[in-house]
Amino acid sequence: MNTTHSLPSTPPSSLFLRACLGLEVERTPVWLMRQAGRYLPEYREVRKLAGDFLALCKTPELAARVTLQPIERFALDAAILFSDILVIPEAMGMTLTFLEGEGPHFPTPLNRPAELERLVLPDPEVQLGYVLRAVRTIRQQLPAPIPLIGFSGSPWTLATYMIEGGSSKKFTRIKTALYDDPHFLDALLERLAVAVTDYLNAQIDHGVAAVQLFDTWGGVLGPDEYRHFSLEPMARIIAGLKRLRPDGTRIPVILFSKGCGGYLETIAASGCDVIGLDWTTPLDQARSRLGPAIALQGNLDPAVLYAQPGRIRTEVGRVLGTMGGQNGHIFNLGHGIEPNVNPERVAVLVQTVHEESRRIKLNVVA
Ligand code: 1CP
Repeated sequence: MNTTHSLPSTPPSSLFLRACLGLEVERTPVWLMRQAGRYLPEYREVRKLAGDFLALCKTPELAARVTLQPIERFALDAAILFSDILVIPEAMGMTLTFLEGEGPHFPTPLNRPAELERLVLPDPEVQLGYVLRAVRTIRQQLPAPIPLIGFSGSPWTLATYMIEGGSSKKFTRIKTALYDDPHFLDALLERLAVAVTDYLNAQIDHGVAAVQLFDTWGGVLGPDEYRHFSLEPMARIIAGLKRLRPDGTRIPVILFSKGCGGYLETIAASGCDVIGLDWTTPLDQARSRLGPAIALQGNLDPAVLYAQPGRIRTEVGRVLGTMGGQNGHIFNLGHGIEPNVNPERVAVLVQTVHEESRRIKLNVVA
């Protein structure tokens, strides 16, 4: 798909992987960010069993079980590893807690260059061995035709949590560092880029079929800062990934920078195969700016899932309509499913993607 790489010698049969590479598909594949999680009662049960969220991530059998739950319920075309982006900073030596109802918390955030010494470069097989065991367990239990997506946070997004100490609205501490002490931030981002490259390569070694970089907070940066502090570390990661297995199988890379519709041309130069879009950039606009050489993923507003089934069908049809049956599209939300969504509405979404995209494809061919 990406022009800098040769075409796969073994074209995949999975619709999801085919769409990532821009190959012909008979309907649009669909998976959903945060498809495993609190909106599913069966997830809440397993989480209770685990005790807390981090324990769930660190128990491969339970992480595998919740990864498979949305696949058992809905006709999704890919599974995503159940874990969290913040396991990397924890593996680097930072204490991480998830406070009930308050999200992630680092009680001792980073604030000085000297503190970088505190961060170890993790050996994924050691400090993150539980994630790799989860990948293997999922791969054994997942129906063979369904690909497993691995993931990591982007260095910039991970750094926001490490420096702010948790979720942030204003990003005061990291932006102060960005303007007053850019060398500190560069050094941190470089360390994270190496850690993420090793981590994703280990996930690939253990059986994931594609990887996604979650750059949830790229959109808080201006264009020059986005390019330097968010995109460049991601491009270095992408350049270091094992993207071709010895048997010729390609491992597509999806890059999702939320709030970055203004930066699509920059993102396309990162070397990724697929760009994830939030709901503020219409897919057809992205397509005409980028051309056909890169696949697109998205981009239904997750809040549509609060609406009645009829409205969900209309909105799904609108998103599919903007692509007009072209190849190189993976249906997804523009961000993760919210915890208070009714799972029956998710079923409506998935079923509509199947029916409507097949119908559009047939009309295009006819
Ligand atoms: O209470 C609970 O059960 C924990 C809620 C929860 C869940 C289900 C958290 C805490 N993380 C997750 C799983 C998770 N996180 C997945 C699983 C796979 C799937 O998609 O099904 C993934 C891919 C993530 C990635 C993640 N974690 C991101 C990037 C994507 C995004 O949503 O923007 C971010 C920013 C995080 C940090 C994080 N972890 C958990 C929460 C509530 C947050 C967000 C905090 C914030 O908004 O700042």
